[in-house]
Amino acid sequence: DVHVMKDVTLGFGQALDKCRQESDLTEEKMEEFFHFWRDDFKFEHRELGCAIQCMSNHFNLLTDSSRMHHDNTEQFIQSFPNGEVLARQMVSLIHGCEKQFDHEDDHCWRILHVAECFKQACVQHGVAPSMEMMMTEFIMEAE
Ligand code: BOM
Repeated sequence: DVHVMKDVTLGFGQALDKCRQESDLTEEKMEEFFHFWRDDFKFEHRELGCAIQCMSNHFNLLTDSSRMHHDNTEQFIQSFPNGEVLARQMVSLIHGCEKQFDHEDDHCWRILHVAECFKQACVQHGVAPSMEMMMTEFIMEAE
């Protein structure tokens, strides 16, 4: 549900700082990773796709062809509290999105499109966390 997605996003977002430099994702293009869930967030910077690729690699979530590694991704999600309620659903939503953009050869652009598609799918399935929820938790974790 939405709380699990919040936790997974914040966990995944831990790799952002490590990936900023190699992907050229400046704070102007994305301040914090949880902004991903803002209603008005724009998926327009290729650098964000590169950063998500780097972050996914950090957690060993991609195959050699930079597609989602299904088993590792399922285990990653299951490592969060109640993760098992969302793991299979998330993997299947991401995979559905991958199939839509498989023709895109540029990994950074393809992953950016997959990420946007994944967010839309989460909104449609009612598992997208609210921005208020994300910010509250983010501030609590920083304190
Ligand atoms: O084909 C490459 C697949 C790349 C997956 C991109 C999925 C979108 C990730 C952005 C949001 C992340 C929130 C939680 C992490 C899930 C693993």
